Amino acid sequence: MTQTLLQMHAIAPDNYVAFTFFVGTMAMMAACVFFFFEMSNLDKKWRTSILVSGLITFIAAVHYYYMRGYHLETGESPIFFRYVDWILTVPLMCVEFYLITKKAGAKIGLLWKLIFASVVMLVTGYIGEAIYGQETQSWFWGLLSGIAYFYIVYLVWFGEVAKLANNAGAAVKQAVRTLGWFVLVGWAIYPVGYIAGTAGGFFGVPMFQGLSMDIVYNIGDAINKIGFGLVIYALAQSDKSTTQNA
Ligand SMILES: *C/C=C(C)/C=C/C=C(C)/C=C/C1=C(C)CCCC1(C)C
Repeated sequence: MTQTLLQMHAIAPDNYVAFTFFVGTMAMMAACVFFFFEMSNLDKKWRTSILVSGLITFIAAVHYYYMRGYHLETGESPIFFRYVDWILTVPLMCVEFYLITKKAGAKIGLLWKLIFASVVMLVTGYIGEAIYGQETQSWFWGLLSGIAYFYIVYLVWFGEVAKLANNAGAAVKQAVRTLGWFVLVGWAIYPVGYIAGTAGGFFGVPMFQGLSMDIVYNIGDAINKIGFGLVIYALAQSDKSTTQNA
């Protein structure tokens, strides 16, 4: 009994998928502790943003812990927990955009647009993976998801978010620019995982075949969830020093 339990939970040295779930859990926990503790060192007006960064990494840490266990016990991809994590954390990242552009006059309608687009992106992605993952038509769901994704990219780079950021002062403008790169490049890691892990490939053409979907997603999450939070942390820091110097 003890023997089987141990075997079930030990990570074999060549199980890279389980290893990245394990490291992901630790990284998310560490980032979460960092954001929560730093909150009190920052200017009041940035505290909610840092709190949200802490919540994003906290939610991810809990899901990574579960996903690690699920993967070790079943040997399968934890599709359901993955998408529960994303459906909670991606809208929170939209809240970050809203919070930092709010000072330049962002309306609540902008937040709903971002959240709606991210829910469409994730629900279609989930259908494509969970229901049609083994069938070629999964490319169609990936395409729908991709359209919603590009709408978010559009809002951040050329639409309302970009316009508001241009009127919000140099620090916010710079931060929104950097977050825009995360959305354009960092988030583009996810469709690569999807193409690698579903039968539909890239519009029906098999691509990225040797890659593990979970490893790609885990790398994407580490970059985007922790990186996003650090950009906001840097913004809050730079803003603090300008007020002190003034
Ligand atoms: C913390 C989690 C984040 C930032 C997750 C982001 C997920 C995406 C940007 C997923 C996008 C997808 C596509 C654009 C097409 C294929 C299906 C998805 C859902 C993997």
